[in-house]
Amino acid sequence: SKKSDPKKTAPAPDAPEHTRTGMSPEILKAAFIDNLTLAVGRPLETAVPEDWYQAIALSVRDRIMQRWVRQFEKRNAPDVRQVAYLSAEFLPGPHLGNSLLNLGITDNAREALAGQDLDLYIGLEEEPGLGNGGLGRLAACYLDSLATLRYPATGYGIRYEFGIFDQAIKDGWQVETTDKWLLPGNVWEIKRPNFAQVVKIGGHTETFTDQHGAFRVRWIPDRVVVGVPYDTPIVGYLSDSCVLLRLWSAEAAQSFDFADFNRGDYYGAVEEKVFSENISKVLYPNDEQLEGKRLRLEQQYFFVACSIKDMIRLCLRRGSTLERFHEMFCVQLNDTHPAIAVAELMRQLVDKYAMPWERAWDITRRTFSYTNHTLLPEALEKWPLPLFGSVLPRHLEIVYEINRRFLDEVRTRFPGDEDKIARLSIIDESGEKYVRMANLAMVGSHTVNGVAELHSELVKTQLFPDFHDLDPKRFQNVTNGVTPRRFLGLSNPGLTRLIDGCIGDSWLSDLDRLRELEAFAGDAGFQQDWMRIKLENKSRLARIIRDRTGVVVDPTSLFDIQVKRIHEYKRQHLNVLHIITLYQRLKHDPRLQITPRTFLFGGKAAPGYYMAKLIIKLINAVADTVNQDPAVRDLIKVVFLPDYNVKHAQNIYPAADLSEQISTAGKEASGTGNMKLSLNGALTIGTLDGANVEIREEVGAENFFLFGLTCEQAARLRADGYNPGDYCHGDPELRGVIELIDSGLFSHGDRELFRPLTAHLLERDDYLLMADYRPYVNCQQQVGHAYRDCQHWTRMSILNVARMGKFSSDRAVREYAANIWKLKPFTPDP
Ligand code: B1N
Repeated sequence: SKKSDPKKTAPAPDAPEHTRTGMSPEILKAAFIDNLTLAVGRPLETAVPEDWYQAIALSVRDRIMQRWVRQFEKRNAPDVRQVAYLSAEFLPGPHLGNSLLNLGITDNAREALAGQDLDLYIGLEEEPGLGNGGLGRLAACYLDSLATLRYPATGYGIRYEFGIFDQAIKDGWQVETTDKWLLPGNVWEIKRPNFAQVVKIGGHTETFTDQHGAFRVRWIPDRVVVGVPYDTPIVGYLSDSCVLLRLWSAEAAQSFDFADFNRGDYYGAVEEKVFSENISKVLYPNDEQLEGKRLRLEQQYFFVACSIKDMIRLCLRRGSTLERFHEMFCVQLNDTHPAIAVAELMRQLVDKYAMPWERAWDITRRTFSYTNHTLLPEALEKWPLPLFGSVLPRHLEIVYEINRRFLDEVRTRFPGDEDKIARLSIIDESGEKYVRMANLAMVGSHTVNGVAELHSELVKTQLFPDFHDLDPKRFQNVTNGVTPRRFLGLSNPGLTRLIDGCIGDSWLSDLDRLRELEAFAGDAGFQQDWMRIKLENKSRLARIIRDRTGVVVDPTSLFDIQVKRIHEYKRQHLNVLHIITLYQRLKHDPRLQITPRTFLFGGKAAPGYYMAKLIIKLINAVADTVNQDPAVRDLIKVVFLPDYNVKHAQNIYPAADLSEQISTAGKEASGTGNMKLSLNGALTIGTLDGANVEIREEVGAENFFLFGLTCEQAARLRADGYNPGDYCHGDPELRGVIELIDSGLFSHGDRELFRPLTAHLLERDDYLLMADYRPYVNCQQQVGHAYRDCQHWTRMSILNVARMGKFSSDRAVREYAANIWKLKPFTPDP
């Protein structure tokens, strides 16, 4: 295919191909064998697939490194401003397949391997699961786009030794095991001990007068740890540009002259080492009660302190003064997890570099911008004040000073409004005292943005109305986007080739060009090809489902897919209520004709989130009952695919007919799975929540299955006194479904197992399932009906893809660069 033509990235045809880094099949072949021998240390004859994977990956890394090194001068030119994307999570997915695609050498690598199975090798890679879900994956998509669009950028984060846990299903329940992604080694990263940073923790502060007679503060810690960076360069798509993912790993301070080391307490020193290394040991799951988790606060501070110091180092090395820090770096805070950076930069400038407070504050405010990713009150970070003060004594003083000055300003604008002051304050003093990280991020940033139009409105009106009163200009929206390279080019090669053949191959870096497909939406031949590819993708997934779960599904049935973290607000259990509804109908009327469907679920529940785990059990219980029951005549199959992650997602998206985006309106900030599924030709059944609103706007209301309460209606319903029991009692079919669950049919006669779930739905129903049930089930009926009209469905599917241009992460990154970061891309080499 043209896309993989190496001429696009390789030197001019007449230039001799570099023997170490050339891209032709011949040179690639030599490189593979070279690395197999010299780096992996295996003779060809005895090499196993793992060895080949390593050799290929190293050869690819060589080629990325060369781009990285070539770009070095440009990156470090004195007038280049770069973005630092600070994120506690990055979820890049396996690197090899994507890097081959981005370098444009997939076909050449296949040719170089002459008959060996490249896909087998690609499939061997352990993915770095250094994130929970959407937020971490978004960070990875943005790195892909930053590299592709040639922006100078670094992603800073934590090199967790254990990423998100691996999920197995035992007896229908989720079982967690540790993710040992580093066990086979990681060829993509390079350790940089020479750029290590020392980080202080705990202790107390002291004041002193410096040699100029100025009043200063110093922080005497009771512990220090060393942060060692591991660098993974990320190459752009068919571009000579790279960005860096720099992840910090905690190590013990070797030569730090703390008491134990001097006393010759060898075992004490080893204990200290173990203690230090704990900091980057494990990723915390979201939806977990994090309040009071000292280690989590230490993690946040650890990676932020290392990253800020790294930027200061780079700034000074480039011959600049810290007066110009904000001209060299703009720092994006990916939610509040890195918000302590605001206080840390102040500490560095004021305490270490003796800058006057006002000057330092001006630089700090010009440096940071903050993205909010959630409105859920339980997800808004706040740290108990005593804990905060004991981990970060100096930062607490700085936060107080930031707050004092900020609230003085507020008082002059809103004299006498002490309630407003209390709401705006960085310190929550309504009961037990807390540091509110969102308020710190707000006060310390020049811009705050939400991640979808609706969400950004709610950030203004619901979350930060007082900040909005104060300074409405600070609020922006940047609707999320996803990289079409990984989520279409790499995961759906069949569709990619079809689109290439139809509109050429430039759309992967210019996604708006997909619109040219609209002209083919009604073309019978094109529709045939489109359906054939979808069927192939579904057959492939059906094989994976059979191999991984033993369940046999029919590839011609409607693949109805909900894959995402398990959470009550995402309402996987609403989906289950629909499945049971169909089941009940079939039991009542054995001859009923319905559209055959395969319901597929995937997703992890936070280990401490009981309801979410019970939802997983319910899905599996319903699957067991339904899949076995001959009365269902294979019309319904229910599958829970364990251990949903980026790699599995890449197999699932291309096979989806229907995308379930059914969160309670106002709860899902954006969603990004919704975009990836639609980009692969799935139609959406969804509420007016998050980015669904914009997806529907783009693809057209007639190509989207809308149901349910709007966010305003949901708010009104709650305000008027919501009684979920009324809905249940007024709808015999719904009542039947709830009774069926309570009857023990899905739990071997145990009538209590799912009671916490059903009782919650009847008594509280925080996420309004009872209110949305009937509209949802009716909408699903329209879906089933529409699917029977194959041509019309295919037309809608094509139009969905054709109109997804907006949701490319390239568009999102350009918006950040233009409106928030004021960043220019590198000019290409001549
Ligand atoms: O961020 C995604 C959005 O598309 C999703 O709608 C949103 O739910 C997700 C605490 C989070 N918000 N907040 C988190 C992650 C980890 C953690 O420890 C909160 N994730 C989101 C990208 O914008």
